[in-house]
Amino acid sequence: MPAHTVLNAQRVEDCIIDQRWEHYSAEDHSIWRALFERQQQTLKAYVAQEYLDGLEALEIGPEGVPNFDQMNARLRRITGWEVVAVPGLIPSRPFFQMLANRQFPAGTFIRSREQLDYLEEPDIFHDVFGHVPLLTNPAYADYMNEYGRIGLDAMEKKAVKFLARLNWYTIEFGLIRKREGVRIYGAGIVSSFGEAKYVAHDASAHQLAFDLERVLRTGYYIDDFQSTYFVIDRFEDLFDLLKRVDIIALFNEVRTLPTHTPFEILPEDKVIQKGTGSFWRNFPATKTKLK
Ligand code: HBI
Ligand code: FE
Repeated sequence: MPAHTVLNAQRVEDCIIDQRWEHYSAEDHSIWRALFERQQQTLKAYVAQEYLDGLEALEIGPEGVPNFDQMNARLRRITGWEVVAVPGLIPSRPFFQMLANRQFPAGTFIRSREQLDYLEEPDIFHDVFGHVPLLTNPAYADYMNEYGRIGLDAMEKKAVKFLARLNWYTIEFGLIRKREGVRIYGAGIVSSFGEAKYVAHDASAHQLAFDLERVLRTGYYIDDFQSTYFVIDRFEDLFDLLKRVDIIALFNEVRTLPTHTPFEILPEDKVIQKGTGSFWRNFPATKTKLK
């Protein structure tokens, strides 16, 4: 079990802690700086402009670990969201409830220098550098809020597995198509040194036009770069889609259908980029469990 998980808290108020910004050490701030400056090099030409606008609007910069109180004073004014400090991964119920309340739970710890390239659970760099800037975009902020509401409903219907796939292929690893080309917006790519370069420069992965049912039926592996990314055209599409479909009915329909691996391309897929597969073709058959 990851070191920072709050095991049994079922209420939002039991998950919230103080950020205690004044307790970050010089080394913590220096690790933030190293992560920020390294990532910015890769991202500047490949990340969605809305993300860069968010960084700027919230004044999230290389100086050091952001202070949630200062960041929230800006964020609340822009979309009514606020970042709330939690020890790390929290149970799904309070997690979804917080998103439904326009509260984003962010871990307060920062990874060690040895973990610069990858760590198992979300630290403050993944949560704040990865997720928070796009919460300044009204359409994306509405989507995250609706995602939280649906999550609470999905828990009642034992359908969190499908919602986790939607989370994975949009909030964590989503791409968006712009006039100048496909751009990154998923926090898992934005905050990952390796995966941002892989998406920007490696032709291994498939890029498919986002389709809700296809995403709900597509499993994923948590411990490697993606072999398929789904591409939206507008952030508004995500929110509009959730409002337009009866997603619980869709969960029930998808439940009866076979799960696709992320390696395949289906006849009905709208292919934006057919991946070469060179990165993932030799994945061992005994990879970790398909989610
Ligand atoms: N807790 N802090 C935190 N951050 C997450 O992204 C998160 C979580 N708990 C549950 C969870 N994500 C997933 O179970 C849902 O996205 C499905
Ligand atoms: Fe995340």
